[in-house]
Amino acid sequence: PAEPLDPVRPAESLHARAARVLDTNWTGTSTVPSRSLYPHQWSWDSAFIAIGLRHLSPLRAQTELETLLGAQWGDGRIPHIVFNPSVPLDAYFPSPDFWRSSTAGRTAGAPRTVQTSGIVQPPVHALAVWLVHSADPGLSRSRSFLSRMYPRLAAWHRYLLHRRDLGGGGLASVVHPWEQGMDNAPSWDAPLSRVTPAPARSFRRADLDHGAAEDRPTDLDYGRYVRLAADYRDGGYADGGAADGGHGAGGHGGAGRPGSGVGGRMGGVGGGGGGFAVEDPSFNALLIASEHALARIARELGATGTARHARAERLTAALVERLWDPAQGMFFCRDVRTDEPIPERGVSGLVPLILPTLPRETAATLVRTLRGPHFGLGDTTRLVPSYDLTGHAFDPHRYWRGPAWFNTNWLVERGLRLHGELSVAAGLRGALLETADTSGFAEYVDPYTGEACGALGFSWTAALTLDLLH
Ligand code: 9YW
Repeated sequence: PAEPLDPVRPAESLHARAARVLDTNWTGTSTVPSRSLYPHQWSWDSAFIAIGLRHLSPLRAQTELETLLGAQWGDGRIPHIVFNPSVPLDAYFPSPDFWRSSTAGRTAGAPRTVQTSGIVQPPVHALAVWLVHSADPGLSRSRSFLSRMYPRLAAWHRYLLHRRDLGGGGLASVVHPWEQGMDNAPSWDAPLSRVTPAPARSFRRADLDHGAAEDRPTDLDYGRYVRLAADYRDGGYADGGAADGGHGAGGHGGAGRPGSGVGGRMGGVGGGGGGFAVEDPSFNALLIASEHALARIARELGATGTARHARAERLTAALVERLWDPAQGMFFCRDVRTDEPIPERGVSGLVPLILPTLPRETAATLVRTLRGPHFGLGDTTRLVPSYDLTGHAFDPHRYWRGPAWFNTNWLVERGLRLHGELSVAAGLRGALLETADTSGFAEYVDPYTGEACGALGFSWTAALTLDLLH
């Protein structure tokens, strides 16, 4: 009702409705992904949200990222959730009393004044900071936005590239499916099967108060998510990467996790047991894209940025070397525990299309895979599904096991344009705008019908709609 009328657009245009979603979800310092389902601040959501918000209010977009980066830990990690203290504890699970960041995360440098989770999410932040700066460089300079963000982003990348290099091949590993952002993707099934689930009665799923059970991860998935997160917490959120003494050996800078770690259930390669450590193509591609963005930021601040661009190129080579499967024409996750690829076709394996220095043949092959029977783009689907249409685990409604999501589609659209696939990109852009509109800015949609699933009025859907409109 308080919506001011925009004279150049008809009332309730797509633009106006997207803006209204973001206004409704704005708390004053950040934006919740969804008022009902996700009432706190989420890390990669905020990056995507800021990318859209910059077209409405560059100041709000800067504030969104400043709030998130203000909750960074001393070891450089950016937590996947920053909790809003005014939201009741039982509104979302796992809540602050589960993560206990300010006590369990003390050695890893968790902030004292704000409660956060202890895991991370994909590093889209430097890319977002750069795009937000570019929307209004004058405002950005007057607020020293880049010079305040740069050291935090540099520490974040350092954390991922050192403490999280659990496979020893230069790429970052995720130690929990929530870290990669595609919670119940079939790629996690094999590595998760080694994790003993926490008993169902030991926690209460608040998500089922708001979402249909058949659209959400299962109870068994949740039991395993809880076990992995609790073990990581009980180990003081220490990692097994080089900076923690290398390969699960504990050692300096860690949280004093002795020897091979608590029950060896989490991260480090040398930790033994059934822990979860995976190199994921999308997570690493976003890190590389962000490293290129960080090079541009460094340049804007007076440095050359050359070393960062060179590092991004080396990382691109490592990504191709470790995760590219030429026979299948896409990237696969790598299970660091078994040192084997995980042969599930997920949208994560297409996201590296956003990389500017991907070999030309690799990019062309990815586009063919995107348009082929497994993803069907422009043929059986108009949006990229999250998982192989022909796969054994495909389910058009269950979260990351088939539905199309707006953030991954936005990334693919960008990648298509970057590699000169303009007409495929234009078709995808048109389908995204139409589906955002007809689905009420849904969290995700049935990839065949566009039918809304999950929450409506979802922030990154609205934000990326705004970005595509500009
Ligand atoms: C959860 C907030 C988050 C996203 C993730 C998505 C979901 C949280 O929601 O995870 O409780 O399951 O999978 O990517 O950041 O939108």
